Amino acid sequence: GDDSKLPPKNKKKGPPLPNPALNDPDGLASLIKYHAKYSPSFNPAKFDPKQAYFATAQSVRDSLIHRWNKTYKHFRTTNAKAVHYLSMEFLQGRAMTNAIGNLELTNEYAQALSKLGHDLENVAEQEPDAALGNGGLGRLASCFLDSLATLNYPAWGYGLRYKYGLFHQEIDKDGQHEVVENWLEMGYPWEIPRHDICYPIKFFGKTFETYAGKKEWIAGEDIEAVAYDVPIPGYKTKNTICLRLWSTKVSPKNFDLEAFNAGEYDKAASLRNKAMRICHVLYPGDASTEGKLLRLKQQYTLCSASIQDMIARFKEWSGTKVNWNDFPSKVAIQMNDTHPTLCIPELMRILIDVEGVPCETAWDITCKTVAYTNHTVLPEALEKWPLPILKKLLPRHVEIIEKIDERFVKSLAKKLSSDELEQKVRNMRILENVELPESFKKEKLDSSQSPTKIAKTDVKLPRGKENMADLKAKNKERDEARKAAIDQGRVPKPEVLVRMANLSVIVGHKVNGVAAIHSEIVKKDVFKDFYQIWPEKFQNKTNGVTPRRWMAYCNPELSAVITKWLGSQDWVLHTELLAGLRKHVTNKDFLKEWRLAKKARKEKLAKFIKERTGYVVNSDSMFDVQIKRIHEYKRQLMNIMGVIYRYKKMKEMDPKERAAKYVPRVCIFGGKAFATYLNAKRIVKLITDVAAVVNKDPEIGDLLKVIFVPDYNVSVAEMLIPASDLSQHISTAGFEASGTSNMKFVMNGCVLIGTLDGANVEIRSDVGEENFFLFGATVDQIKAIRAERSAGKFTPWKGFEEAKEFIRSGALGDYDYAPLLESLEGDEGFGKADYFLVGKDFPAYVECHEKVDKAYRDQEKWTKMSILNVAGSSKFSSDRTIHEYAKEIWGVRPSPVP
Ligand code: B1N
Repeated sequence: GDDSKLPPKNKKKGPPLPNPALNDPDGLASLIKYHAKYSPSFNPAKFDPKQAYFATAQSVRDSLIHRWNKTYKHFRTTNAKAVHYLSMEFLQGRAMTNAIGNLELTNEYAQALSKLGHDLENVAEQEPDAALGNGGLGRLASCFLDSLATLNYPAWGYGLRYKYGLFHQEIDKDGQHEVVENWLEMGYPWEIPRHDICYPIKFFGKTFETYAGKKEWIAGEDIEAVAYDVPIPGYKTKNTICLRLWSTKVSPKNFDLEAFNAGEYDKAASLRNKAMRICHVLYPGDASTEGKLLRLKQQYTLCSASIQDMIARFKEWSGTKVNWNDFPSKVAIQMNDTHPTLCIPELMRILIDVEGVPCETAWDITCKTVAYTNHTVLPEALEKWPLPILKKLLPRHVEIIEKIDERFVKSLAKKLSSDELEQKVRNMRILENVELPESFKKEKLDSSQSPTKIAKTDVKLPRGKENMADLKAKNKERDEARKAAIDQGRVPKPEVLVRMANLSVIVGHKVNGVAAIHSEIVKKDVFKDFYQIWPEKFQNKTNGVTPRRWMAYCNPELSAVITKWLGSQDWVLHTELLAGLRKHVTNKDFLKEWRLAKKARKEKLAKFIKERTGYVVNSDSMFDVQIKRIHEYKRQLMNIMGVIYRYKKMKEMDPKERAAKYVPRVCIFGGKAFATYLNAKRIVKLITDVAAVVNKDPEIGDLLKVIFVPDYNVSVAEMLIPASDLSQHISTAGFEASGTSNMKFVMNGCVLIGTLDGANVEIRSDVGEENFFLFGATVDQIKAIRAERSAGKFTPWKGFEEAKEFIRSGALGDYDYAPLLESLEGDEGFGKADYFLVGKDFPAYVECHEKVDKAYRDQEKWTKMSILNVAGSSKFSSDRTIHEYAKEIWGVRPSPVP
């Protein structure tokens, strides 16, 4: 050990007592020293940045636990209704800067660490990201927790504690490689293992009737879920809420001691391994049956443990008289997409079979308690589970789901007119590919005499009446032919599927989309039939992001300028104050300070890029950034083809012309491709290949650089977003439900180029059309464009063909891009025919980038655009989103700790 690095000794007083009330720099320094010395898991002889991080984290943790205990004592005393946010993903990122900031101790900790010979920023960078999520959906859950705590709502987050989070991405000459991300390797100081909070989780087995709808489920496998609590501190409040992550373990009674004593160690450990496997990795591939079972086990573990926890608390907090009808006035459950849908049959099962609540009451309670957020309209992402698999794993739950399905089918007969009934029942019921029940057919006859009126939206028919009749006859004929083929065994019987989204819509009391345009698509398209019978269920809740992490902490430079010109820091809690920046937009000093703040972040990023990629970029260039999961609908391919086109044009020009037309740009990409998504991986490879060619071209120099930042995650986003001038949100219209990085960029004074998709639509209208670079086909145009293509009527622009030709030519090396290019070609076919309309939007995209170049040349004008983006960003704070959920869906009210 290097003794000179040891924290200064405290000779007279002996070890200082850890007192979380000591908030001055000296007190904090002594706390950190205490933990460096007395907390286990690292060598006390050293005090390097890593250890300084662990010791500092331990000291912050003390304060968090203190507040967290006070918060739940308070919640318990007031026993107010609480929301329970269930999510298979929480993308927390790093915790330290956020925790210290929310405790308002940033300066104190910086001084304390400096007394100990360390730099807070450097120490904070030692923390690995907690990456228990894939992308936007998981990060949204984390932003929501920050807002829930900050706004003093009684709330819990529930998730799984995956041993390995999202994979670490390595980039080499062959493209992306996935490496496990062992975020727990050094221990995670922000969690509190709760061995006292542990629930049994059952799988498989059989059910037995006891009496009147009540069943006993004897499981074939049982494990235990144990809680790990992560305190979530609010900003400028004592309220500190809890993210409860479940880990799985074998129940002690299942350890095969007999086998162990007989020396059969593998056999003895097999149940233990089986149990542990459930929490091993985030979202394992689900192509195989085994994979499906594992994913289902994960989902069920989250649901069962969380529901048992809520019920235990409800009973405990109810005291001696438990009135189950009060449950929905104490508990709100929000399902983050359909992944936690099993909480519906689990709540019903426990109420009916364990607590003896009558079926109808249990149904009523469940409906009033759960609500569902939809995050995607991509058909492949709408979860459907094969009934046999689900039945095998959760026999009792399937019985309940079948009951709900049956009950729903019956209710439809009363709601719909007879001629549309059959098709609608098929579309809307939970089970797909099952025969309509006999009882239903009778109901259908009854109801055809007196159909109840339905919502007006249904009456508009696309064709004439005669054509409709024609079409119906044809459909009927086709259905009969199909049935005969199946009956005769010529065609395999289609697998019965459980549609989780339908279950969620049927039971949930509210269904919401995540941006205005998306919620419209949800109503008019994805769940159209449901919207007709239950228009009141459907809502919009435009996403938001926390201004603490995504402005105050990741961009202290710009935040300081904002605070100075607004005269206070209140904007961090009240983002509507940001509009006050508008009145300074003509002030030269303000513009200068703004530019300097942006420049400071760009220099930091340039350094970071050098470290991570080896490439040198000039921080005076425009930084043009696209960071998100790699997906064909997000069109990173269009972006890199635009870069290729630009490069080709530059090469055709003489230096003078080149410099007159283009401003120096650094085109930055980041994002992970799902391990088995080949086209996404090809896109990553393409970007790095283009980078290799362009970046070493001396003729081009600083005019164009291409960077792929490896291993994109929350921390990398915190580095990139504040340093961006332009960011790209260029999905095919109608595909990106919302997007949330678009909001983060706007809040950091970055101008957007994008399509009318997701939250872009609302961002554009709030920051002003003139401060947003818009291009591309709109949702309404897309159907017609596809039809045109299939009819062979589309001739791509020659610039698009040139870019394709460049990729094909071998100029980028010998990698086989044919399969990727094929996706852009042909008139019809799955994965072909340019489904995401890259070719269609390309000319408009290129032209729009030319406008960007022109605008960037006028730095004063650009700075104004940047400021007006921040000034118009107030709506995109997750505080606004959470207030809306609280009021319009959950029925919860703020309850600040006194
Ligand atoms: O959810 C985000 C949105 O901002 C994005 O537009 C949307 O793409 C994203 C299956 C998903 N939708 N669906 C998922 C994640 C994991 C999984 O296993 C689907 N993620 C989104 C927040 O609303």
